[in-house]
Amino acid sequence: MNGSIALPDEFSDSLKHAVKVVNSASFLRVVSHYDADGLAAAAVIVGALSRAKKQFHLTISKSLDKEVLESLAKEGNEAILFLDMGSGQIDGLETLKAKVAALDHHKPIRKSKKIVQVNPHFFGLDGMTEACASTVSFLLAVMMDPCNWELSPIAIAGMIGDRQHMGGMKSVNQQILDYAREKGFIEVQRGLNLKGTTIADAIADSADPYFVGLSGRKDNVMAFLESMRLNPDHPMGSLDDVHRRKLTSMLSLRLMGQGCRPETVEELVTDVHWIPSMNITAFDLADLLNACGRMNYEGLGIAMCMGDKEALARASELRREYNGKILTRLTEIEAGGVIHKSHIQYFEAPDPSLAGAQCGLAMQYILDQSKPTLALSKVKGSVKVSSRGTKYLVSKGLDFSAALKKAAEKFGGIGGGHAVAAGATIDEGKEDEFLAAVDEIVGLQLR
Ligand SMILES: [Mn+2]
Repeated sequence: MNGSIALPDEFSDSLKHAVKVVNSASFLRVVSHYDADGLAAAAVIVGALSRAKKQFHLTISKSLDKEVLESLAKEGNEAILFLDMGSGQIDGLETLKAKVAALDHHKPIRKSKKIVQVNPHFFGLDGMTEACASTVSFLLAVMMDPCNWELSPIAIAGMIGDRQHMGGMKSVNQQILDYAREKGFIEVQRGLNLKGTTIADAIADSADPYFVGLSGRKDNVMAFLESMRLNPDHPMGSLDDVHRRKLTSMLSLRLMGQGCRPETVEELVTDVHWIPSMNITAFDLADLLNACGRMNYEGLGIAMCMGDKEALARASELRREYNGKILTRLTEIEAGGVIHKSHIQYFEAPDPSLAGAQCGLAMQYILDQSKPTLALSKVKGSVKVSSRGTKYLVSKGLDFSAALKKAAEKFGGIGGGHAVAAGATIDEGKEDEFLAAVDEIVGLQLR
């Protein structure tokens, strides 16, 4: 592959099989996930298919459930690509008549003779930290045509969207980043991990990182900056070294003071991946994609990745709106809106589309670091459960995927995902028993 990426043989072989699936049809059905990684993966594949002059029909989905599979079966497609999903629904995929490739990084259930599964887990790689759906989709794209290296910034945004850059890019992701830099598709420099035009806005609008007492509270931010003799209206992009260091150390102290894990504090100053072709950072692009997905404007996210300037401006507005919604609930959680059990903590998230994000941010920045966090949303007679731990808790034995699966199945629901973040759906009314079961399982895991 341009001699630039070294992959385990089996990995390359499965990519070759996926290329065959693509080449077997002139029309491709593509289904991807609605988060930043899924949207970036979809944008990469759309770019590659367009270059290859293939027709396609893309659907972005929140989950790959029975309904989605049934409607796909009815379409009578020749070839289908699943991105950022599929490995957990291998039985369902096998019922489809089409040639199917699943480019996924979620824990696979089993291998399949019928389905091409390109999943890092099969090749000795960690799908949580070393390769995501954007990574795998990008590898397919450059195997189809090395010109697709120009799509590398989108793939890198996807990696960042799935937080695979935490503690530095690793493995295949690192190789992609290195070569993208060499080719000038990405420039890397150190900087503050904040978005926004002025210092005051960057802090007040920041949900990630969430600054307790400052995020969502512009007045407090003004007072905080004035106490440090920093001009609140100073443009973020042109902070000189002295001021950047001053601001960095004050904000780091705050994060430490609110009990964040050291790796979270370290993330405040980070490698900033600049995308010259889009005049934006990869972190920013990931964040915009995330907002597009959560606000049900997936097409806008894809258009933005394809270089549409208007889409980029519209996505920025969406993000402001989305961040406002996230911050409102987070400030409430900060003010005590969380319930503790022995080993877990949980809160209600009225808007299910924001629950996962709020759960992750609350876990990382606001709540008790020793207790994995769940967020519950009521949707039409059922309860959607989101959950987030930390890498530290996972290293101590937390496996939310197993815990939610076991607890949900006990009460007729379904659950699964990653060790650090998983989801479940249960019937309304079963919450208390479900939470008690999760509390018990997590307690045993962390013992
Ligand atoms: Mn993903």
